[in-house]
Amino acid sequence: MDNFKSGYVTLIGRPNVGKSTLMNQIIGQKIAITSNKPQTTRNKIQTIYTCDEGQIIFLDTPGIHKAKNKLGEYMVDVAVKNLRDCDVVVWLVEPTTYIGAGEQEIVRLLKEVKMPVILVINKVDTVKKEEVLTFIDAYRKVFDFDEIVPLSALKGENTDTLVELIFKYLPYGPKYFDDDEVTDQPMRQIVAEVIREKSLHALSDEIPHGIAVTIEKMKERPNGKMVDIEATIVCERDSHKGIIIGKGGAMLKKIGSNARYEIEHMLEQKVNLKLWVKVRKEWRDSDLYLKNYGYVD
Ligand code: GDP
Ligand code: K
Ligand code: MG
Repeated sequence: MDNFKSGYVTLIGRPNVGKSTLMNQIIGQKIAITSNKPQTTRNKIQTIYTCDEGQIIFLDTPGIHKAKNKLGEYMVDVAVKNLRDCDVVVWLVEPTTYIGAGEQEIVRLLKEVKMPVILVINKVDTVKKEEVLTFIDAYRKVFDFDEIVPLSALKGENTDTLVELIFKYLPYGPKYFDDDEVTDQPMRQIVAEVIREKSLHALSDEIPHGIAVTIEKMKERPNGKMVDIEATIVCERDSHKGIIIGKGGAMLKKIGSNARYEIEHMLEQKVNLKLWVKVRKEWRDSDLYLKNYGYVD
């Protein structure tokens, strides 16, 4: 493991530019949610690619663009924060010479970061080969990229070149995640985030930030018609547990049905969701717990 490299790569780019598609292509299976509706990816998703050379932890961000509402602001914040915390930035753009206000905004942010920036011109399967050079030229004029890679995330053309270039810039480091954590961890994390979000929403200010969510089980039934999910809401005090469960279980029921509705939407599948509540007094102080619960800070 002497030459093993590892680190975080932030993927940025407008909604619909192909970030999720690219991650799925690199990982070789469908885990990120892709759709032709913008803003499918609400929360930060970690996708982990592991090979002999090293481990790349991708942070798929919802896209930096002008925020239209609170959720939008939150998404921009996440993207900007990721930008500061990673080893390499990968910026995906559409195959065009048109560099609009949104792109200029990203350029402005990139000028403030110190890590290497790789520009990916995606969807080159939709344009003529000779046009690609004009896109490269246009982007070269606005920023001094460390690398520029034209590719097709959908067709998997040239994505291996991108992986090689990312490794070129990653530091030597440990294997942060096991090989088998790759497949369902991100989806579990999203599901956990949804449940956490619905809990915080339902509980309003009664339990400020003192909860975490773990997914105990997430399994599709053999007939493919239903996903069984078992999750635990972890809180710090017995009194909190009572509030989360509510009178006759009403609060937990509300959280569960709101979460289930959204998860079914995301997975495009029926979901059978079972929720438990546990008290873990020490969870916020324990590094291990924080890691488990998906907190990077
Ligand atoms: P995201 O919002 O940036 O995560 O974008 P998605 O990955 O969800 O992709 C948005 C749409 O663009 C989907 O319909 C994808 O199939 C399509 N798409 C992504 N990459 C490519 C590509 O390389 N070529 C083509 N033709 N379409 C792509
Ligand atoms: K999308
Ligand atoms: Mg996406």
